[in-house]
Amino acid sequence: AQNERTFIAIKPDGVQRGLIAEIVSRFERKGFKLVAIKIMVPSKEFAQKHYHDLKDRPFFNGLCGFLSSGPVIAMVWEGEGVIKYGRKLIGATDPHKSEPGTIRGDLAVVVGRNIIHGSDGPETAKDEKLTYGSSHMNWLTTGATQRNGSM
Ligand code: YYY
Ligand code: MG
Repeated sequence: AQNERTFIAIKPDGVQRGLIAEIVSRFERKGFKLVAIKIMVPSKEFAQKHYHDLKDRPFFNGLCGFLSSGPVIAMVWEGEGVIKYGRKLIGATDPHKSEPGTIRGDLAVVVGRNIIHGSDGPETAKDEKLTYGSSHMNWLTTGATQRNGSM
């Protein structure tokens, strides 16, 4: 569907390295539409909620500490096939394995600092939009400012 939506976040390393415009630009140039964006610093609890599926992995604590270490750019992107194709633009989880031409392939080196998050399916896309949408700040949308996860 043309109004398919996914949740994308630029992680603290991507923000800190000055890669916001580069990353946003790749999604824009592809033809996807930015429908909501905000900047926020996730708390440790928020990060644990975001990555709850990984709670038994050895890197879970470090991962959550990292996500909550600074500002992230939370975004909702829209377009035909955007969930799956967004993952394609992002590239494989481990930047050693991401293809050149992908965001991680071009801009990152190690898995613990892979600069961007993208929902991996319709369920997580919906979940994550709601989780981030309901945190303290409002989304800025291309239409009007909306409250609390109404995107
Ligand atoms: O969806 P994606 O970000 O590509 O990977 P996930 O398997 O969902 O893992 C989330 C996050 O965890 C990943 O972006 C980096 C981190 N991580 C890690 O630090 N070490 C691993 N071996 C696997 C994942
Ligand atoms: Mg994932």
